[in-house]
Amino acid sequence: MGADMRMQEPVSLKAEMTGAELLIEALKKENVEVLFGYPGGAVLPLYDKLYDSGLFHVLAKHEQGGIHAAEGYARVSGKPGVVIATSGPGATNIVTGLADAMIDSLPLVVFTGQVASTVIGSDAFQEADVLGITMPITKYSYQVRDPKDFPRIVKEAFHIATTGRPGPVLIDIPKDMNTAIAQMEEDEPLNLPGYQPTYEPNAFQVRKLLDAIESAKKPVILAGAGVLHARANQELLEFAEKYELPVIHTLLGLGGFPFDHKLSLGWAGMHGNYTANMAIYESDLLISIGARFDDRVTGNLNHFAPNATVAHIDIDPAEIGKNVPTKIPIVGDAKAVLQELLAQQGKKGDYTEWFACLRERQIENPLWYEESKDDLKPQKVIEMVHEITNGDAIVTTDVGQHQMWAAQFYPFKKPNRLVTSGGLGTMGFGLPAAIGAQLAEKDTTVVAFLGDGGFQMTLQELGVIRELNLPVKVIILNNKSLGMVRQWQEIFYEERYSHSLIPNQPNIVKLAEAYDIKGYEASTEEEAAKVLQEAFSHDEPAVLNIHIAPGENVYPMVAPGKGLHEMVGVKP
Ligand SMILES: Cc1ncc(C[n+]2csc(CCOP(=O)(O)OP(=O)(O)O)c2C)c(N)n1
Repeated sequence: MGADMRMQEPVSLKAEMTGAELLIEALKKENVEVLFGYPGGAVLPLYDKLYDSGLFHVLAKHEQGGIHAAEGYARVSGKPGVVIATSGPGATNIVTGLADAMIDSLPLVVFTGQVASTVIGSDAFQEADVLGITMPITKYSYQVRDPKDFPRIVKEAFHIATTGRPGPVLIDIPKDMNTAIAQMEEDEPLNLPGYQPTYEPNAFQVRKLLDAIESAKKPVILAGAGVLHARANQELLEFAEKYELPVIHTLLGLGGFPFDHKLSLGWAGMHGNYTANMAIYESDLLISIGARFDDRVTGNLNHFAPNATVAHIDIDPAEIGKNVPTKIPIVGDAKAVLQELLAQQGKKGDYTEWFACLRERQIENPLWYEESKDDLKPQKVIEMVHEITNGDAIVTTDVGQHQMWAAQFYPFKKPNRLVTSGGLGTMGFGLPAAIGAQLAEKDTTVVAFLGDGGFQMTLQELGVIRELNLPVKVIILNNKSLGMVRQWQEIFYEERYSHSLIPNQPNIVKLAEAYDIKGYEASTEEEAAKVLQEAFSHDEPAVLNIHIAPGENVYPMVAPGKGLHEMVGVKP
């Protein structure tokens, strides 16, 4: 990779420093490896100090690209993604990324420029009330009012972003705060009495769950992204094996449990698999770990796990009982809770009949697609990529049909290999997220599965891939339509394809070549095999435009308003 992260210089302390200098020192103290940003008037004093700071800064092509790259970096590395945007339009361009990170609990520390404090409220050039705009989509936000506060604010921001339920923290910096002089002060310990996330669970509630496990006949674990955030996959494995509990994932939780383990049932939800959805529907004990019962997972709540005692383990107490009535609430960090579950004595129940039923469904009703001699099936392409990469790649996706197919047909052995926009469903996410993912793990193969629609929302970030020489393989599953919209129009709107078919496409190979990236094209299985082989044989970036069967739909499916047991398109 061309862009090695430069060694950071030792922190030097002067008695008096400018606000921007204090900020740079604070970032170094947090061991920031990379910043994703875009300059402009209000952040020029900060960029001036960045110039010879030794910090590694990635210049995005659009602020949205920068913040999605930071999300990809955060998802894979577990460290906070750091973003800088200028005031006004720079800041408003990151709003989607903030909302995305908030709903998917990704740790970000985001700096926005602001007009000088003397003109705030005067509709000054490039002024926007960024705190007002972003308050509901940030975990916390600050506006710097005194340059001496920089060290404290940065320290708190990194702490808040990464602890408890992770999320984005925004720091708005009026321009004059960068140049104002402040006295360097003693490093104060963190003092946030109002922010004390609960990590350790209540032992009594844990006991109740162990008792419920002993008496259950049809237990299941629903493992969400909280398991990944807490780096608790090992504990989950031990717990599931100790009590012989089947494990189902949410989309964002994929990789928290090895897909090929005998206790793994795959993922549940709108396009999850039949066995997983029916297991939830029929279960008598549902143990949710770090999942928030999103409607894409639950389907119609009136039919969700109707016979189950629900145990909900979550670090965010606001999640418990929010969507699903909960009998056994356990507030705590997934790792700490699983450790306590493993520490206490417990007995497993007799689940023989339950497993017999689950096994039969796994054999009778697996994920499937109809193979075709004439058409190139997207599922087949994903399986080919899985094989070529030995299932070890980091996969980023955009949003739409290809996202669901990737999650269905690229199973994961390890955590934090899937980088996808789950909660917000943000088109334009996948390509920039791949940049951050590759920077987080420079020796791992990164594949970005995109639709032709989403690719065109942030394709300018190909420029960053080229400049940093990141060997990302961009695979466009091109159905010449906004496929997921087309699918819904086919099924729910009597095939009235209002503004979802895109027969006129840009020449994607030429687009790639314009960025000096090798482009490939394939329309048949043989061609796909050949171009994939070629693209994965070198360490350069590549863009593959794969023409897939345009009418292919994602199945099985829980239609909106239906229960998980009412899936259609299950393998007959
Ligand atoms: C920013 C944004 N705008 C609109 C949507 C609504 N939407 C969801 S999926 C989809 C179609 C995506 O098409 P494409 O990128 O070609 O992927 P495909 O579904 O064909 O795989 C649309 C428009 C969205 N999720 N995000």
